[in-house]
Amino acid sequence: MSRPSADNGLNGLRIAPATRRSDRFLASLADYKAVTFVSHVHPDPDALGSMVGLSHLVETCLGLPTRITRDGDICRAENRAMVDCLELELVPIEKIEWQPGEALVMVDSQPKTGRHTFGDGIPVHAVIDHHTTPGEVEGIPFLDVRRSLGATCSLVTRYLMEQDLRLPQRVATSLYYGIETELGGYPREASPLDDSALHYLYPQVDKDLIAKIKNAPLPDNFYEALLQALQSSFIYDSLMLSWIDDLANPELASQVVDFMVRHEGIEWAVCAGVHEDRMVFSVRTTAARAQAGEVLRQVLNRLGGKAGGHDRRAGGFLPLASTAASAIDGVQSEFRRRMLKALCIDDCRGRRLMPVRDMIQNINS
Ligand SMILES: [Mn+2]
Repeated sequence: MSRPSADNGLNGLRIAPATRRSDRFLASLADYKAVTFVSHVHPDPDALGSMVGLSHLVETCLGLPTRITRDGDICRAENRAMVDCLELELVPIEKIEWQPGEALVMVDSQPKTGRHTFGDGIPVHAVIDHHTTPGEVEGIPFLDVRRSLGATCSLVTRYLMEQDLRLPQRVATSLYYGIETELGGYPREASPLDDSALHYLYPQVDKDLIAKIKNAPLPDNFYEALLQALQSSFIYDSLMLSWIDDLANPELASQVVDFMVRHEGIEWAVCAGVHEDRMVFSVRTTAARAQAGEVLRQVLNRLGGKAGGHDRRAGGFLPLASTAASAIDGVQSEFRRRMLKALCIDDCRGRRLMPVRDMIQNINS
């Protein structure tokens, strides 16, 4: 797919332009019959937008059929609204029958990070991602992993810009929302390439649809989770730890922690809760030079779990041998001890965010 060399106007010399990544990506797929996109479990807007954008790129430039998949449920209200409003057609990963001549392209994620449910038997053709926590990518024919980028959607937008493609409004809106959600929070985790992608996409975006997605109605279980988190929160110096007994869905932990990290006295927030036979963790930080993904990965790996993420946001899980209250207490105190150590915070007694006396008084009034 390399372009014809350009005439530089000097002595009739023709110098081939450097191969662009989008050219190399498309060339690597040219011999396939179809392309299927996969991402991490409970795909978020960056994962969804990246698959939508790349699917448009492959279908338009190569004329190949594509499929976009969904690994696990999409639970967060805004993410469900994105799928509904933009009419994204997602095939559940367990329903995919892999065909010969089909390329598997993984976005916003890397193999063997514990964030996929499909088997190891299917070879991955390409990985396009921006996570700072690594997976196993050796031997993968096409790799574009840029840790300095705020969003995978920014990288995909760059590919589309390079190929000079006209974007349908739903493609532009998906990519824009994917980038915007990844850059949420302060300080922003953004590079100039993220901002130039936003700038390029903005005129083509359906702004009313974005507003509708951002303000998606929230279910009862969000408020239940928030109440439990508020009632259980302890502050240890710059860290707030909040526990939710039962998470109606695993994404509630990240939804709640986005709010908890806004507390004026802290720089780190962790929200965790039990979902099925796992304890699910979500971390946010506002601290300078923090490496949330790496910190959580190290803490949870030592306890037999998995985690990944970025400098300011991370998520992970621990398998639970038992969900009895005493077993969960044990896991909570072990995690607390290790997390405080990782952040160099004295294992002091924390202070409750909400004094118990006040909570009881509120119920009785
Ligand atoms: Mn991402």
